[in-house]
Amino acid sequence: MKAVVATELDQFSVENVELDPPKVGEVLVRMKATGVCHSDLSMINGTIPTPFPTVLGHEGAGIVEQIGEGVTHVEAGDHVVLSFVPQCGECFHCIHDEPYLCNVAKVDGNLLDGTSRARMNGDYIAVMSFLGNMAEYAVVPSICVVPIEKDVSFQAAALVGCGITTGVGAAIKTARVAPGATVAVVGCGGVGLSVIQGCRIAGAKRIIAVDLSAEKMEMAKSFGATDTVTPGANTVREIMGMTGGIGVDYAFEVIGRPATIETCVKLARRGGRAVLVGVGRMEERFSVNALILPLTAKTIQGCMYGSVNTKTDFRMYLDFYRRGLLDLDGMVSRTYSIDEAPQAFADLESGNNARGVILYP
Ligand code: COD
Ligand code: ZN
Repeated sequence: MKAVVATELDQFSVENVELDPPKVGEVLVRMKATGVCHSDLSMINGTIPTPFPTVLGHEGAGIVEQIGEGVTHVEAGDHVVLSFVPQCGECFHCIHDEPYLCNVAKVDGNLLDGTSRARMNGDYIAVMSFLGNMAEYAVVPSICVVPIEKDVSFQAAALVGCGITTGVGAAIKTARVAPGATVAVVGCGGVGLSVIQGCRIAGAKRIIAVDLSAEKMEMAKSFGATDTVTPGANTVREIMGMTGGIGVDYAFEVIGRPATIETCVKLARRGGRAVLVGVGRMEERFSVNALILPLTAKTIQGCMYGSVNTKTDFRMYLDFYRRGLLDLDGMVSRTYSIDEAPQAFADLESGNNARGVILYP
């Protein structure tokens, strides 16, 4: 089968990869749609460390082709969305209502038993986040597979696997944005635009979008931003001015850069919150002076996967979509064949897309 593989640092290509059949507790999924997320690029360029080669892909939807022994919650023919975090239901975090932190297995490029089902040129290779679903097929842990109803398109469903769940969840689940709140969203890519949609759904009164790209800010308005600010030396002063010198209730950082994290900490009002969604490089640091947090009672909060419970939330987001609360169709700027993956990544890097999605026949 064809798969998009990060072959070495800064290199990726469409390769021929073979898959072993699913083992106990695993599922073979025929992919129908895979979203191209900035985190895929972060694997290629080393921001998120990975062994090479790695089959990319962590946002997608498809059809169950075959189930391994012991799998009972899905069967062949079911439509499913993949989760890049397994949810075991039994570990400390799962039983304490934090399933997005499930620590059933190490993220080391293998499946839950510490081995891979993907082979290239005869050697087993890694897969991204237990999935590696930027490929025609994927063998994945059954606890990463969530069945959905068959009435939604695969390209809409795919986005629920990462961008929508991370972004909308950051607003409504992690931060629990209150009705009437004022928010800033710094970074309006696929995930940031989803944060904007989440803030709109939560009833935020003012949503200030900040992005280097004018096109992205136009998109931000179409998804619910009420104001846009071009980032520069005066971003903080400008937004302070817009909020009567108070700052915002919630400032979301959706890029993963120290400078924009520091901006978000400054933008949060006294008693407000900076919510960090973007992941930077391990060696990078951001700085906050030692005086400011206690005296202003600000909170810096990390957001992992939009605080998702995949078993309930994937279907909740698709329900929001059916009811017209959540725009998934507008999020897909362009679709590609798997052979066009290099173009999809070029468009991601140049900021052309809200989301690019690879479709399979
Ligand atoms: N100021 C303002 N905007 C900027 C700046 C800047 N200095 N630099 C970049 N931007 C804008 C770009 O113009 C672009 O619009 C946007 O930031 C980034 O968008 P995308 O489409 O490239 O990225 P996304 O939205 O797909 O992903 C962003 C994340 C921050 C979520 C991602 O990179 C990340 O950190 N992922 C790991 C965190 C995580 O939980 N991920 C869940 C799986 S992705
Ligand atoms: Zn992602």
